[in-house]
Amino acid sequence: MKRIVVLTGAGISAESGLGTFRDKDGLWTRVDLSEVATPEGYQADPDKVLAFYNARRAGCVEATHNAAHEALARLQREWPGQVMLVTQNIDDLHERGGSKDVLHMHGQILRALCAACGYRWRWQGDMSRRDLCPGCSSVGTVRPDIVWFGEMPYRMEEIYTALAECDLFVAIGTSGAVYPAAGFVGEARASGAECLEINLAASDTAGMFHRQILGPATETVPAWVDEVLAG
Ligand code: BJW
Repeated sequence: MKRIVVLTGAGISAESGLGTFRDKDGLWTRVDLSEVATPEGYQADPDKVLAFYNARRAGCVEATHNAAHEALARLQREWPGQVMLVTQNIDDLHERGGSKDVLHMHGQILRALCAACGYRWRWQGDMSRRDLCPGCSSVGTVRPDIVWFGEMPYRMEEIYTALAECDLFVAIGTSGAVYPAAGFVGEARASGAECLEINLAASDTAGMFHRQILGPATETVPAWVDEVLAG
């Protein structure tokens, strides 16, 4: 087995203290996603959206990566074939856990995007409507570099190519509720890949996987990586 595609979701960062979206007490049970995670919500009330992500950014900076992030970094270093690590997470805990090439399909909280010219750059600290775009000098157009509902996730061609060519697809800590990521297991399976789900509980797309490992990511992911590297 040579080529592995790993997709991660909020569950891998849950034990780092970053909340999930759809679990009991998840973010979307407390906040109306149409107000904070859509371009329309941002247009209607940019200050509210920027404040929401300023708080999320601060939470992310305070969080620490966990054993599951570290285990995937080890897999990337030690597996003799290819490992593509795709995350839906906007935090940087994979990088802090030691991963080098992380494909952030839903963007990154530590980056900014100019809504006027599309320029993207690294961002730390709070964001406000007084901030200036270094690309086009517009003021009031800076937003978090995050893919909201109705927007196209990043690097989709690259991901679909990898899914068509992989031997093993692994989804970790994601509910399978949000497309296009929820459709990746179908793509990989149709191309003949073995499909494994690692989750606290069976996801919405559980029936599409050949195998499941259930339990907290900090235990299940390191154990699975040990198993894969042992051959
Ligand atoms: C543990 C654990 C532990 C807990 N250990 N596990 C109708 C049908 C089909 C599609 C659509 C439709 N209507 C609209 C759409 C498209 C839409 C969509 O999918 N909507 C659904 C709600 C139906 N998708 C989009 O709009 C996407 N773009 C798109 O499709 O572009 C094409 C297009 C463009 C233009 C026009 C037309 C088409 C964009 C999606 C963007 C998602 N953005 C968010 C917010 C990002 C910023 C932010 O963080 O605020 O991304 S939403 C949110 O959900 C976030 C996540 O990345 C994403 C996925 O969530 P995730 O990671 O799965 O988390 P949870 O909470 O759902 O699950 C956690 C899991 O962890 C659970 O399973 C737990 O069991 C587990 N867990 N603790 C292991 N310790």
